[in-house]
Amino acid sequence: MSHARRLDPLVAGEGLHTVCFRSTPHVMSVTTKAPKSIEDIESGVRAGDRVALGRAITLVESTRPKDQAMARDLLKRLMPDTGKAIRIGISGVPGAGKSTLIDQFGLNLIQAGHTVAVLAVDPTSSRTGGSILGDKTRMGRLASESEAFIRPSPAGSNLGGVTKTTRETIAIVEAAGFDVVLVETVGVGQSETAVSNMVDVFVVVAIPGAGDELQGIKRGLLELADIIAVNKADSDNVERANRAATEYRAALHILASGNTAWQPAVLTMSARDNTGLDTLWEKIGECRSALAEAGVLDERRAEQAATWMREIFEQRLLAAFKGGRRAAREYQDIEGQVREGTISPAEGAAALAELVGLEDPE
Ligand SMILES: Nc1nc2c(ncn2[C@@H]2O[C@H](COP(=O)(O)OP(=O)(O)OP(=O)(O)O)[C@@H](O)[C@H]2O)c(=O)[nH]1
Ligand SMILES: [Mg+2]
Repeated sequence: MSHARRLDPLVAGEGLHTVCFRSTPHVMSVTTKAPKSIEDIESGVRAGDRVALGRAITLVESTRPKDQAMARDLLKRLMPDTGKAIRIGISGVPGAGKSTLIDQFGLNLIQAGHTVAVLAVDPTSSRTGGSILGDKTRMGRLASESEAFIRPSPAGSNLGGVTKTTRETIAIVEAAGFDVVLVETVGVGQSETAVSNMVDVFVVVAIPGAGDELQGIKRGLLELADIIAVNKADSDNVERANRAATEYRAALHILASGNTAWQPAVLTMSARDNTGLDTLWEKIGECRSALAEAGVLDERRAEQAATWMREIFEQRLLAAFKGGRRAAREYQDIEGQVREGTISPAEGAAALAELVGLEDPE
């Protein structure tokens, strides 16, 4: 496709991009034996071996303490090789065309010499019975590419668990050499905030509405957006999409984000027809360059690392409580009293804090 050809690797003329956008030809290798030792998994991941990659991600998804310790060890080893990809969040209301976009965008990127990992944050997957990437048919073409790696959202966990796992999976696919990481999430609930906290550039996929152009997009989502891509600008929808884009520009102007390094961009596209996707890639590159030059990218990543640590600590604190046998009994006991109304939730929390020797906040 001619559109794909035009989608060249970003050439922003700065060192960062030379490093970030180099394709890695080793990403496709496959071995037949599942690696067992942490050393094998590490070297397998570095070599881009699919089986090792799967094993590594299974480790970070596991809730078994032994696996978690192994996952920590693995991440420590891989850490020097992480952080090199461009991390892009893709959000938007259900049905906006996120999966269709990722499928086409991913193919374009691969044609331009990139390797693409696609992850999902979908804490509702356990309830609806299917992850947003579970329906692989909408990413069927990308799924069959050897330079692509698609990982559905881990099922059955809360948002905190999914967030931690996704962050760690990003680190692993980066160490495996993927240079573009796309994280899809539905723009409802809290998951979009979680995803914006783990990516460099946050793209909101919008659709032209009937009359009220800003329908179906929350103000909160708008505030997170670095780029708003109005999708389905095709057939008899083009005019409406242009109007929606104008409305979004006006809305963003009013919101006037506190970010001085980058003013959110609005564009129209058709994921179905593969139009406007090269502009999207250009804007993503411009945004990232602008943030990098202003030092905001480093700030974002530093902030994200700090948030990451805090979340892991909070989860471990809770897990330690529920995991230890005596503590678990006490926890259940206190929880029971709260359920019965014998003590208040605040009293219960205070009793738990005392159990782990936490001092009262001043
Ligand atoms: N006309 C038109 N239809 C599109 C376009 N992109 C996606 N669609 C259609 O919109 C519907 C939803 O597309 P998906 O890609 O599954 O949307 P999604 O945002 O991933 O949806 P969820 O994962 O359910 O939140 C499908 O029927 C697509 O064929 C587009 O550019 N133009
Ligand atoms: Mg989808």
